[in-house]
Amino acid sequence: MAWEGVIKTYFDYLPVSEKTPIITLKEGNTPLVPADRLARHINKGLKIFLKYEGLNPTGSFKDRGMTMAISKAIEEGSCAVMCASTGNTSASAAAYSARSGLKCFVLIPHKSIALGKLSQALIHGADVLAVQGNFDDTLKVVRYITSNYPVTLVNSINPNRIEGQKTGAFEIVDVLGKAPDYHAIPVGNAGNITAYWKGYREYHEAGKISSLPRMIGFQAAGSAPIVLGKVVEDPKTIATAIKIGNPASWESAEAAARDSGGMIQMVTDEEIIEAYKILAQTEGVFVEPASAASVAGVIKYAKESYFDDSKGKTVVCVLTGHGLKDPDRAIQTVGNPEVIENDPMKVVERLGLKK
Ligand code: AN7
Repeated sequence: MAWEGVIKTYFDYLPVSEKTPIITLKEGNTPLVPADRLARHINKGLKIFLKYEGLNPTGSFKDRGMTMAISKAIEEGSCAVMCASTGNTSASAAAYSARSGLKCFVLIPHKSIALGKLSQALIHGADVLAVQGNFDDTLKVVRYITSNYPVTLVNSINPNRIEGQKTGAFEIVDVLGKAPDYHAIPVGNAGNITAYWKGYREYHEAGKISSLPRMIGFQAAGSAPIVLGKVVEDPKTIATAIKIGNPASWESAEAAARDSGGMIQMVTDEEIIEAYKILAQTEGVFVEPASAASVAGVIKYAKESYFDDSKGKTVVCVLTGHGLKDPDRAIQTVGNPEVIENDPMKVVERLGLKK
């Protein structure tokens, strides 16, 4: 049967009714890819799976939440939506708004979002403004405007976003037939870890699973407010998607880690880039840097003996966004191709081929 998107598939678990106009790009149903080479690299006997969310229609997990947020905005009679974004939320909001006919206002931190994401928001016809400030400043502006003007907020503070995003947990369970033992995930504004934990708990309450995963979230070291226990005024990291110093869902992210017996930790940009390369070069999976934070965290904490008693246990790493979102970072990481003369023998010589 054809996949119908997350709202129709998980209708009974979502705050929707027959009256809800469903705006969908058939998001969800993303592959759970086994990562055996990564597991061998880590060498703790773990079974590792990658939830490849970069394969959603706009290239990130945001589409799960956006199908809900936009459908509900229309149901509630809204004419315009607005978000602050490190890029992926704006790409998704712009696409779903275009599809629904809603006006979309996007505020991004000036010079801080990856090229692919910026191109998406623009080509989908959103009204895009680059604010002279960081993401946290931009979100403040959006909160002010959406509280005072007739514009619907579609950041993850909007509970419909969390509802849609929890379907990622349902899909993992539907494929594995159980909950994983560990669920590794990057943490930025902290909506997604909140959403996955909600999804797992709801499946547990519905009797679909008998155990819950430990939620292990990873921030970038230069923007790790939850780990440090204080707002980071000037966050820094090459993982621009998670360059956030004051996450909106801070408390629910801490609750997810605490209540599941997991943790929220941080990984350096160097560790993120190492994981980014391992995924691309040994698994064939291209993600954006922020997404590699989940894998970087698993590699790092494996070295620190976190998984020593976990032989045979299952780890799911959520890979939140596609690598093509940030092509500049890929080229900067590995360099531009060498230029060579238009001559077959020169190419043969350079490649070191023998007959
Ligand atoms: C690829 O688009 O916040 O912890 O404005 O794009 O739920 O915020 C993006 C976040 C991880 C962090 N990976 O998720 C935005 C935005 C990618 C992301 C996160 C984001 P949250």
